[in-house]
Amino acid sequence: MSKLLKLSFILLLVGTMVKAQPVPGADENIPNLITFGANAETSWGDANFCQIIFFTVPEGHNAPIYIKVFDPDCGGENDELQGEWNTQTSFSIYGGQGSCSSEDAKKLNLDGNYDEGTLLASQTFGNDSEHDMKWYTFGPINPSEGEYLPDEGGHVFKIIIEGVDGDDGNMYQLFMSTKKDSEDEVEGGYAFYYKYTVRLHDNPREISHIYPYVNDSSIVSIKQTNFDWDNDGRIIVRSVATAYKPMKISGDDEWATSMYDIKPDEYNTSLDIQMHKNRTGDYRNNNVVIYFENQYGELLKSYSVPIGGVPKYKGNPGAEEL
Ligand SMILES: [Ca+2]
Ligand SMILES: [Ca+2]
Ligand SMILES: [Ca+2]
Ligand SMILES: [Ca+2]
Repeated sequence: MSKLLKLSFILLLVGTMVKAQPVPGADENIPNLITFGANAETSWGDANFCQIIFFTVPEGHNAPIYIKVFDPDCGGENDELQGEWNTQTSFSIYGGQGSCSSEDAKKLNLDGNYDEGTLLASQTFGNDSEHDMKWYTFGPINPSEGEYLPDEGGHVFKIIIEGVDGDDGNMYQLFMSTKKDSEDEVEGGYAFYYKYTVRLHDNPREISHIYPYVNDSSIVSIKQTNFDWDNDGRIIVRSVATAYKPMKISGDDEWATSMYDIKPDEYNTSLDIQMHKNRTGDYRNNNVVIYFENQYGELLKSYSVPIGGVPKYKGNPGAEEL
């Protein structure tokens, strides 16, 4: 990125990311992240039983932060039972050199040194009723323990969630907070990820969203990949330049990919990837995986709050298929 672009990117982040730290984010309208135990069937919707989420603390914020997990246990409410509860899930926080800039951490999970960096804290949860439907708090963490990445505008932390044992689905949410005992956002902080494994809504009228950011004018096309969509509804692209473009969805326990050509107006904007439920079907407990790559095979970052706000289509809706 040029210096000017970098600066405008950081200003956009600071200007728009006031409510940026719940994951999933409010604009995403996704009920929960989900990670299954390592012995689960992939047909239940998790391809590799690992999730990686990044949090950035903006430069200038020097007070300690806390990383919070809602419902870290796998049992009781808010989790997916298979047989008996027997799942162990680890939540690990990494900082320091290489933790977030490592190429392996930006690839599909569990290859190579995806856990590079300094392990700052880790906790494993099972069927623990004391953590059911409650927040667990990591910290205090000094922002300087994150990896300093000027392109991100501050220090970045990596959270790795792994289903180490068992076969149930652990659903949870994450939050970066300034306070131990409440959820109070770090002003200008934000969360991003390269791949998302999530639980969709049961309500067929809900629409969920993911906001990959087109950061580079050399990107001519993106490839979306999704797993175990169970043919539930539609995935469409909406953006400043596109009113409606459907993407291919997968069936049970299978992968699907499709391409989308990037238009010049979409550089330095977020895409709105909309996930519409099947309006007439009854698709419950649908867990899915989704990610996006540019034409070089590099994963695109998606932000839990879209950079620049939710993109609004600027053309005449009649001019494109709607
Ligand atoms: Ca089980
Ligand atoms: Ca629970
Ligand atoms: Ca849980
Ligand atoms: Ca599924």
